[in-house]
Amino acid sequence: MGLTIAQKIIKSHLLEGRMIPGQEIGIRIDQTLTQDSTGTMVYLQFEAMGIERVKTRLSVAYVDHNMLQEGFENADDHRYIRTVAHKYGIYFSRPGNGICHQVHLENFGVPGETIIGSDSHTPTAGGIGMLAIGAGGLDVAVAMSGGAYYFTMPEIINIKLSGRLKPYVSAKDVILEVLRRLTVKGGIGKIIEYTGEGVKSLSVPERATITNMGAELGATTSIFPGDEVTRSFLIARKREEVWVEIYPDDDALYNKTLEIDLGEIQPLAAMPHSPDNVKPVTEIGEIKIDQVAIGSCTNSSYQDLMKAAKILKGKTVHKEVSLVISPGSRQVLTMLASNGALADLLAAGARILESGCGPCIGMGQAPATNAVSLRTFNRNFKGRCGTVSAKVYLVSPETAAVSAIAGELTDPRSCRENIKVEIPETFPVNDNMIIPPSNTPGKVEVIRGPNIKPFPLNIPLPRKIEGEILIKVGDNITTDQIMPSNAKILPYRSNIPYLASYCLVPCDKDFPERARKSGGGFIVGGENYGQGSSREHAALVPLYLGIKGILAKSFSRIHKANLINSGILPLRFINPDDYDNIREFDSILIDDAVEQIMKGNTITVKNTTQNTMYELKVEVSSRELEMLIAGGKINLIKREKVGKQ
Ligand code: MIC
Ligand code: SF4
Repeated sequence: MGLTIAQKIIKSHLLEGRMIPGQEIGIRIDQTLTQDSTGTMVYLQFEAMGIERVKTRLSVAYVDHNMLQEGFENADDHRYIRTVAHKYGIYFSRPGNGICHQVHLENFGVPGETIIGSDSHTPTAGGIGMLAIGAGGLDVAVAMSGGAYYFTMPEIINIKLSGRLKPYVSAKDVILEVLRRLTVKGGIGKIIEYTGEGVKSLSVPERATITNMGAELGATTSIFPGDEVTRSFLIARKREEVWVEIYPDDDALYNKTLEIDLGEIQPLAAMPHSPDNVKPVTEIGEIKIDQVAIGSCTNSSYQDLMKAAKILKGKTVHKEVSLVISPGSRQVLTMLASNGALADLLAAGARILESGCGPCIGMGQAPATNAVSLRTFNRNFKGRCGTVSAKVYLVSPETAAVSAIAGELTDPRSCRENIKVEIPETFPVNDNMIIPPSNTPGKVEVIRGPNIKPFPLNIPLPRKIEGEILIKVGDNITTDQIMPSNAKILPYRSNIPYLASYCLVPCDKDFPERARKSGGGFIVGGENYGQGSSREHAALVPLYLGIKGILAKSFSRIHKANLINSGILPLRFINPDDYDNIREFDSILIDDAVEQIMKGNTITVKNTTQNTMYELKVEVSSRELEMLIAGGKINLIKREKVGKQ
């Protein structure tokens, strides 16, 4: 039987397990990436492992998220990451060089290789034909130390593209269409593979927009072939030597195939407050807008920003709209500066931000009260932009630019400008913002600031676990709700005790206080608990607050792995009625947890308040079970090390 693209890459990197969907596999990781808001924790964990030099072929540390330096905290973290990277064999992309996914695609992406990154949008590199997976920080630290990356072998879904996009319809509309069809849960346990004639008409950055937002589908990753388009992209960046051709075999077997005619797609928008709440722009009706933000790892390529510049040239941004643009990389910004497009954007009234995540992660540019913000980003969860009452619509750069002039959400096809962008044959390659690792690591001093606090460690799983249901929440709870991020809190990503006061506050402002007072307990969640970001803080902070287990209808992939890494039990309701019956503040008791899980991956939970029993699944591999028993991955690694001595 033939293989799909993803299966070919997995097969050539397989270290453990068999490629059967649903079974755990371990693969060799060629590359890793981190960014600064998760990176500090990754490197603290890496240091705790006592390895002298990274074992991956390439590891890169980016600084792109926590760019505002209102106090010493972010700058201290940047310095820590720079020095730790220098010492341990990691390339360091300096602040200002751009968003990790954009810069990685331009400088380091290699078709056919594997990468994991401590950021949920790592699958962006799937646009160049890499098997690119977002993971928790600890998994990235383990990969850097030479360990396998374990995950559940996904089903492979084929999205077969035909036709060509019409003018003013873009790659963003393609992925919004996929989200409309599949929803934020549709990709769980799946890899999305794009094939078909239509693929040829999409450039690598356009493909990367599509694979980037595969994260919003909950997919393990998304991938495009390594073809002639990939080759031209690499030639333009003077990296042709890394190109390899990868296509699915003719008889490759997919678990499901979905067909999309690119020519039929129209401009779409994801309405508040979920990336799958998608409608055609024409059906949404007239909406007055207050802010437009163009950028993020989804839509900040040269092509994207050039299209915006062409639309805005000679026009003025509507007087009641603030237009902010954050170029994805210094390379893109440099190109816009040299060809005059930057001047066109400035003349139109755009506010240019530095190359980084910026408003996407709430690092500034929070909209006004009740404002409507159109963003070319990938997430529009309530409050993520920094203003709880704001309404964020996710759109393409074309829709964003045309609407910025009109002052209301506008179908970009109403614009008459020719916005075809000629892709230059060569791109300016300047890697002076990437610092290679030191040749004399013994001489490098790692500098830690006072805001860097030790990370919490769990205790081995006790026989008897009891506690209160401290909070009961609904479906699709995001890590942005569990561990909010914005300009005020992000500087504390290396200070778990400080972050604890914000845990789950968007759902219930009294949760942290209650958890502290009761000395810990349980959380009840609905479907897809923990969707969104890869931040392991959404597990480490509950661990710090004494959370012992999460009872939910289902879990998102990265968050579940982070819970297990932290030694927190992920318990899945078997009977949906149990979710309905269980109440906040009920007391629950689990006896002989370890024996129960070993017997059959199920656990009986006694509700001592209501005097009822529930059966819940603990869907973990034997390796993960050992982690839970040991009280988390670090404890297990330490125990195994002692065992070897
Ligand atoms: C995000 O887009 O939510 C982030 C910020 O990039 C996160 C990482 C983080 O929380 O630091 C992600 O997507 O993993
Ligand atoms: Fe940065 Fe936003 Fe991309 Fe996350 S989604 S990496 S915050 S640009």
